[in-house]
Amino acid sequence: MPPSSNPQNVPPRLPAIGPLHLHYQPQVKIPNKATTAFEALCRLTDPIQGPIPTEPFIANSEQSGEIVQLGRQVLALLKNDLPALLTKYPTIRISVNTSPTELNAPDFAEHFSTWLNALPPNAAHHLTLEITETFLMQLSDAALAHLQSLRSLGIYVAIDDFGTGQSSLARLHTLPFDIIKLDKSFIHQLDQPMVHEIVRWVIAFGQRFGKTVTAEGVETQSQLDALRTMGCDVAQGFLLGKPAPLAHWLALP
Ligand code: G
Ligand code: MN
Repeated sequence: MPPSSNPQNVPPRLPAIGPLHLHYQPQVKIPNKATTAFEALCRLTDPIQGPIPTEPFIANSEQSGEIVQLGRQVLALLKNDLPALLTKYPTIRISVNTSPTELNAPDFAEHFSTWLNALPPNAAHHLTLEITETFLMQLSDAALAHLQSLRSLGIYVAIDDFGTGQSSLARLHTLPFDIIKLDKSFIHQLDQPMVHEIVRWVIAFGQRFGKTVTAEGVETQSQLDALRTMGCDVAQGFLLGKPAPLAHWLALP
């Protein structure tokens, strides 16, 4: 996108790698609460103003195209953290949010393979790319083929914020994915009978087709209990663990 002539619309510049850091939020298997994955979430800190809210910053970076650089900084940080994480949690996956602009960048495949090749052996089996539903539905054939090739290496694809985008049921069964991340808005309204039934349907659908269903935004014990009763596989949310720096997860007994 060309830079805006309106200074009010100028997105914030991407900070140098210093203030950008990663937090990790656990995803646990619902039956035994074992940690099965961590979602890597980028966090930004301004040296003077302190923490910068992530969501508007990412939306702005997506608009300006700087999201590509941001995504690469996230991968660079993850490369440093991965060996320690896998030593402490040898069976986990780390999931990374991937933006449409990033996946469409002409050199994405090349950059990603160079990054992957510099990781410990078998790293592909410890990675998940999270892609929002709307984007996954609109993937170009080239991006789709690329995702397929990453899956053939062992990388999982998760549909992020499932249920809030533009899913076409006709298209869903043709797409390459392993995990459905049910959006937190459903989990927060589980006490409503119709929402409850939608969640039950998504879980049954996932199980029928061998997909893992992860519930996002689990905040209360009663939400977790309801999800367990419905046979949901994995939960993520403040009840199970808030996003925290690597050192926090490495220090746990
Ligand atoms: O779009 P995506 O699902 O990747 O968003 C993850 C964001 O959701 C993170 O910024 C994280 O802080 C936030 N989040 C994680 N767990 C919870 C939760 O239990 N409740 C709410 N409201 N937000 C959460
Ligand atoms: Mn996500």
